[in-house]
Amino acid sequence: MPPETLPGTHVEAIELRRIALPLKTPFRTSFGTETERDILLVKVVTADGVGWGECVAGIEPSYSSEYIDGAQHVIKQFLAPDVLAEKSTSAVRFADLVAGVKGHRMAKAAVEMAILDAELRHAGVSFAEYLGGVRDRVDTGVSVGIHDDIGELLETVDGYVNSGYMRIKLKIEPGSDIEQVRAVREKFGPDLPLQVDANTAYRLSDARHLARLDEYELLLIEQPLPEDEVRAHAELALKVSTPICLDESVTSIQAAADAIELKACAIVNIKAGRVGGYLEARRIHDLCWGHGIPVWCGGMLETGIGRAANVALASLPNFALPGDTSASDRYWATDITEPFVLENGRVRVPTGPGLGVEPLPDILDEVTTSVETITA
Ligand code: NPQ
Ligand code: MG
Repeated sequence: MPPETLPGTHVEAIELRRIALPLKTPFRTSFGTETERDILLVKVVTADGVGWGECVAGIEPSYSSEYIDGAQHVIKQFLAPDVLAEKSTSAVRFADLVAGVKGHRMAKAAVEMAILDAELRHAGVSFAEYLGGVRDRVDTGVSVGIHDDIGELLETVDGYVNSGYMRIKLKIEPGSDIEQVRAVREKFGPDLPLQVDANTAYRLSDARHLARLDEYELLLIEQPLPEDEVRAHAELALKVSTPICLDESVTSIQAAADAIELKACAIVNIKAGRVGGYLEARRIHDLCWGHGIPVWCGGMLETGIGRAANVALASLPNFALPGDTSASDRYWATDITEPFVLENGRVRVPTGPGLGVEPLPDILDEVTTSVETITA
């Protein structure tokens, strides 16, 4: 299905629903520890049926400048009125429609996703089919939070390796990096696909320290330096032999193009929320493909709603490395949709119309903390 052929739909109402989901275990990164996710779900009600979106913004502006209350405010005050004023709107026209709102990409991505889901459900087309997926299952990795105790870290990694995850990503920060990587390499051997994610915790002056990771044959170092230090990543890339992968810095196709041109990264982590939606995510996929830059699908501790869309995105051809598209039970005791499960290290790409999954009403009710509905 060519991207521009979506039929469009009239959005009658936008429901903003907040849910609280406790994480099975606390998740620590260089920017903080999460014990529970407070998630904003967007439901668009259209003349042709409903569509679901999930906003990936966190409670605090610590991964990026966006945060959940801010995203909800922007949707309510600026994005929803633009959408509700249209006779017919489409995901393919959404970015232009809200171009007057600068930034707020996670907020925009959630609304665009809901509109796209409504259109695709109505058209009987899956996210994967629409986006150009070429696989019915995607190779899956897992992101492992920072552990104080190396013995406990090895136990956690052992559990994931035994579950079948195809690669391990260790969260790192200064003071919890080289020793942890060495211990995991020593215990699991040279064949374990292993990478690290610093979430911007280092400075260019740490280049010699980061080069100490080179001997452990990592697939990549993800976002070692601050978001706006793209040129510094290019300098770092000359000083370490492990490939540099950007996450936080890649906020748009333009940012991706500039980073590639500067040789700031050899690999790109694609997260639709971070770049303003699944359509921009697909464009970045295509751009990277054209430049010989492999990509992989990041994760933001999504429910089954966001996970379904991520898995669909990860089925595109240039998603060459396993993604953070882990099974539902990596994070949740009970997901709000039918759970995504790991089968031989892979997760199945949904085939039903739109996302191919929807929230289970009883579970959704149980976890809902507030609902507000916006109409024209
Ligand atoms: C990353 N995700 O790749 C992110 C970081 C992250 C799976 O490592 C709330 C909001 C919690 C945003 C936890 C993974 C979060 C979050 C982790 C982002 O950098
Ligand atoms: Mg990351």
